[in-house]
Amino acid sequence: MSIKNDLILRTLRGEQTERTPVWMMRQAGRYLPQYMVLREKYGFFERCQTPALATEITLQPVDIVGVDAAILFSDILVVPQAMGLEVQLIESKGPILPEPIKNINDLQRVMVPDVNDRLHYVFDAIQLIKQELNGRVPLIGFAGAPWTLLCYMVQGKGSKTFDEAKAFCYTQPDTAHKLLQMITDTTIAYLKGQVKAGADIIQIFDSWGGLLSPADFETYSLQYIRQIVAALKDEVPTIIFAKGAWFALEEMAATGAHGLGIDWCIKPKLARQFAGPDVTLQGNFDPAKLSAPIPVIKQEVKTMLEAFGGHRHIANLGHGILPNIPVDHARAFVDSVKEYS
Ligand code: 1CP
Repeated sequence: MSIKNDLILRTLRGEQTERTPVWMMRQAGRYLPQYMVLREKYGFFERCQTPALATEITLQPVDIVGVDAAILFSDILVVPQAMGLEVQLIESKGPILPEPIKNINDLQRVMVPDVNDRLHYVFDAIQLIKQELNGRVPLIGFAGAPWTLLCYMVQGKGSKTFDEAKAFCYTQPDTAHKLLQMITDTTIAYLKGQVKAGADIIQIFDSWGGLLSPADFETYSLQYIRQIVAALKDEVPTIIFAKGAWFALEEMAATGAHGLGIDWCIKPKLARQFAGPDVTLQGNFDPAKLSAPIPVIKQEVKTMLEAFGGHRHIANLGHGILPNIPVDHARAFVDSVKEYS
């Protein structure tokens, strides 16, 4: 089926478009009252595993805020879950993995699963979402980068520093690399399944890539991301979002990814210098700035669009939208991009 609004696809291919496309990371979530209604009624993984619910949540921001792409409602932690680890989502605390990986013996508790068996519900959801979208906008599928998934699989919960995950890598590097390779192999099969089910674009979230030094980012993150991009890039446009890892933009561009996400801590001009001319940049509005009054949001969007120069740019936030953002502020962000560009 052809896609009516294919702005993002054309921008990722490097084509000049009539305006800058826009979507928001974590756009399907807690700032939407319609999401909160479903959150009251169903558990987190129930929402992920029930295709009709995942579809309804995925479509909400397309209908309510008018973004140029849908992103699958799921979570990066469904992969560790499919590999055999228990993952709980405590509604106010975030994810908890009660039995994290601490040493080589613990690797016996994880496997590279048959994704068609363990993650078929995601593929079912994608098929239903594509049907319901009916070609309105492209659908973004996603997975966590191996390093970011290792962070949760070893630390067992969210963290600002992921010090235990780092200590695991620096004291038991061989075990860390075995685990990273298992995650990579699972992720490649998983993302190929998403593409086969109908995902039009794939984004890799390396939310904690910026916690590593440039050398360690290459060792523990990028070499695995590179394998994933190599396995996918001829089938589907791919975007790498490695938060805080601006120092590796040149190397990330060299993977052949079509797009690179950047956060608000780097100037678009500098990011372009590092990344080179042949990749699309995505970002980089400070998500907290959506709390500002609407006229300020409009002005700052204009400044952002000018800084990116109107070519090979997908407007987005520099990280996920925060739960306390009023819906009309999110809509103002999207509308301003559409107006100014
Ligand atoms: O309703 C709730 O209370 C659960 C909150 C929630 C939601 C809405 C979680 C738990 N996950 C999600 C959905 C989700 N997660 C999406 C949906 C599609 C979208 O609209 O974007 C996506 C893409 C993710 C990806 C994800 N999960 C990331 C990468 C992106 C990022 O924000 O950095 C990470 C790090 C996670 C882990 C996770 N899952 C949930 C939470 C609260 C967290 C973060 C925990 C932490 O701070 O460490």
